[in-house]
Amino acid sequence: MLSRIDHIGIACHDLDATVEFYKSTYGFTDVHFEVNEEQGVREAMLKINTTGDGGASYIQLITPIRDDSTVAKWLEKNGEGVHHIAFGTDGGDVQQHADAIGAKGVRVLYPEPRRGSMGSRITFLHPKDCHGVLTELVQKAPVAES
Ligand code: CMX
Ligand code: CO
Repeated sequence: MLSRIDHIGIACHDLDATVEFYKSTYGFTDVHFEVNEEQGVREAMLKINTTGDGGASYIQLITPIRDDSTVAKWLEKNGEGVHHIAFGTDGGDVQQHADAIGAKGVRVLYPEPRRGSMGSRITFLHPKDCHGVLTELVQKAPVAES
């Protein structure tokens, strides 16, 4: 089942400055940085809390690494802010969730899960089918990196 808020994705212009804001303002800890070439972003994960399903909830800060990345287009149009939310599976297969949700008439953006943060498998649901919210589904790596 979908059992946690895995992360909230926030698009920003200056990743390091935004990480610093979250650390110094709230006392959160940055646990992971990576570049996801396929998604066209550099990202930082700040861990907020662990969850009862053995996972955790994060703030995911993302900034585009290419002008043609989907996040660059979004930032241009909207400015900085909340870009997507992500629900995590309790270990269950993300594609099974995507198939079940797709069968309800929600457009799933990828035919197969792609690589997400920290070795996770991810897919996305179209925001126009989710009341305006770009929604990500996450199956974390079997052994989480943090
Ligand atoms: N939240 C809510 N609505 C959004 C949105 C978002 N993040 N992004 C786009 N939309 C809306 C737009 O406002 C637009 O609505 P209107 O037609 O009413 O103006 C509509 O969706 C189409 O938007 P667009 O600007 O033309 O963008 P595209 O259709 O080219 O792309 C989407 C939209 C969702 C298909 C694309 O952003 C996508 O494939 N997203 C999934 C991948 C992703 O976001 N990766 C970055 C994060 C990586 C990670 O989390 O690890
Ligand atoms: Co995300």
